[in-house]
Amino acid sequence: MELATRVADILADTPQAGETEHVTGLIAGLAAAPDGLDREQKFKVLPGAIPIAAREKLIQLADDMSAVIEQTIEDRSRSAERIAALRKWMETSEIDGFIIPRNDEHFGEWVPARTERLCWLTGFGGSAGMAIVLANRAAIFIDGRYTLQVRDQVDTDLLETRHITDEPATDWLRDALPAGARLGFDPWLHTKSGLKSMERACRDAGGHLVAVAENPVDAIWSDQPSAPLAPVQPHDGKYAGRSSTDKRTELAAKLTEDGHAAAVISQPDSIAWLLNIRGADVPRTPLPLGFAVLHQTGLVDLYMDDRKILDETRTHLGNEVSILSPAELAAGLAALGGAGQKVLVDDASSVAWITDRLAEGGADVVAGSDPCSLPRALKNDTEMSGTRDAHIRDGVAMVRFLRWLDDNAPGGTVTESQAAAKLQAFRAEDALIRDLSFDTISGSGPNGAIVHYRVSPETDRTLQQGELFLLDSGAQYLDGTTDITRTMPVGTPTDEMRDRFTLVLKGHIALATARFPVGTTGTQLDTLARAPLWSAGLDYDHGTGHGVGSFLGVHEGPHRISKMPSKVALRPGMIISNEPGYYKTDGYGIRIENLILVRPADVAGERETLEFETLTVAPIDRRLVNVEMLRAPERNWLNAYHARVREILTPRLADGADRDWLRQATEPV
Ligand SMILES: [Mn+2]
Repeated sequence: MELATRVADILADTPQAGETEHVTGLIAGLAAAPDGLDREQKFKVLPGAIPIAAREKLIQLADDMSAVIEQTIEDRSRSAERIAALRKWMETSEIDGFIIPRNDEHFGEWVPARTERLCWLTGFGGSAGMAIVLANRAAIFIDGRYTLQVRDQVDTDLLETRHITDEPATDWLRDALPAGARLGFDPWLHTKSGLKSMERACRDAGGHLVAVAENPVDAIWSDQPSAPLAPVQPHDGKYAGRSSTDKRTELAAKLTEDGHAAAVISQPDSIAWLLNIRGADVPRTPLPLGFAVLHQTGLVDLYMDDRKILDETRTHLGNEVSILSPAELAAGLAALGGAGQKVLVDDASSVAWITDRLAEGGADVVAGSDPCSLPRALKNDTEMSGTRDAHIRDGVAMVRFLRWLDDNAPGGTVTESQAAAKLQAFRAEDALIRDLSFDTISGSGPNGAIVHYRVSPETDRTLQQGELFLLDSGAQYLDGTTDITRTMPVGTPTDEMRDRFTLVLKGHIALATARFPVGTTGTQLDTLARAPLWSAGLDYDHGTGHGVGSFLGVHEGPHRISKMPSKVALRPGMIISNEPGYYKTDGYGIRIENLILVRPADVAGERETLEFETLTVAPIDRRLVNVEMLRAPERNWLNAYHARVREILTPRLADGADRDWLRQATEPV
């Protein structure tokens, strides 16, 4: 039965019987939005006057649809049929190939069901990647995290699998694209700079890169989900700490100073920060999907489906923010160019479609960086105290979990997925939690060595004696975002495990206690976390730290601590992770992750100096520490950290057994 018919049936005897079309649209949008931890929040967009019984039925309808959406996207048995349909479309449209990136038009880490085009077409469910389908050949390009996963998920008879940096798409195109061929791309899904190398490769092959007016995957995807319609809510001043007016005034002054008439904001986390609003359109990050234009006057045009904007949010946005339909974006961008004005776009997140509309309108497009990115990273006093509180409550959940783990894991009855669920249950008791901040990495034994491991029914295993258990997890609380990794032994660890763990701990402490002059970047500090491993001939293949938002993205720029060059200096108020690790393939994984906050250091010297405050409050497993390898200051740091953890958390633990467990877990070494 059609959705509209079902909704009409449910609403038939209610005062909302005349609103079938509106409610049908809402149910389709809610079915296509993820579930957070609080179901009441998700369904706030439904008209409040709908009688309870009808409301329950509508929610059930959305839930049933969600399950179907998930199944159809991940239905790998249909890749051949879907790719064949795409080829047929290409033939009719006189296009010889098409590029399918994983990203959507906002370039975020998460995409809603509607834009899971790569997964729907190929079966590949990773968070980054791209496919190119030609008439007779097709390939999927993935990074090192996904070389194993891609073979499980993708039919390699249909798609060649290639490493995205070692065997780039441009090389493949030079070889595979026939002379004279027209390779199509969707201008909503690529940046101008991203297209340049593709254009060159097509030219080298004697072909052309051409923009298509309609995405062919959307054209053949007959049951493509709606755009998500999760409620857009005000982010209360008691958590945001600064009014939107204040933020807009500051940014508007900067635009004026730089001679920019306006800036186009494509990143939903920037829009959320600027307007003090939060949504839930994608999993694990409270983003309201949409676009915005910030004018040098401080006024904002917000292009967002107004069905998801709650009345209270409308009031909160006030009359300096105009809510416009996404369909009006083209006209809005064209109008900006009217007087040949300078318009700032972020070259890393603004799609070609936007740049083209601006240029067509006559604007002088300036490629720069998102003006919200740096101010968003510099947390104000309210955000800093909020995140401290959130970390304390998160620490309480961690201690309750770790004690439960100690009680149960040695018996051989705990699986990776059960451990993740147990920790989630402890966290979910907090009134301010809205979601996890990412899918929990719960890896025992050899699974711990897979850096981006996600437990699934096929890989789930029981924690066993003599193994290590790595748990990387976090939550989205209204007052802050958390991200913590702890590594625990089950039974007795080997000397090698303790040796490696202690090397990782030494690196962690070196970064936690670092002092550095103003102007220092994360790249310069990265070595501190690796040096103890390096001296033992070891290393880890991931960054040391990523920026973290305030009830926003758990991965947030512009700063980071990594081997990759970064020009962004660390500044007071930035939150970043400190997460060195060590991974023994097929053996075990170790990572120790705390979040740290940059602050001024009180040090008598000549240069203005910065240091870190550790935000995370949870014990680091003493059973894995080889005390003989620690220098006195390292040992002092660990003991002082544990004394602080004990002092802060003990009064917040209701159960005496948890307090006893914490006392022994924080004994000095
Ligand atoms: Mn992290």
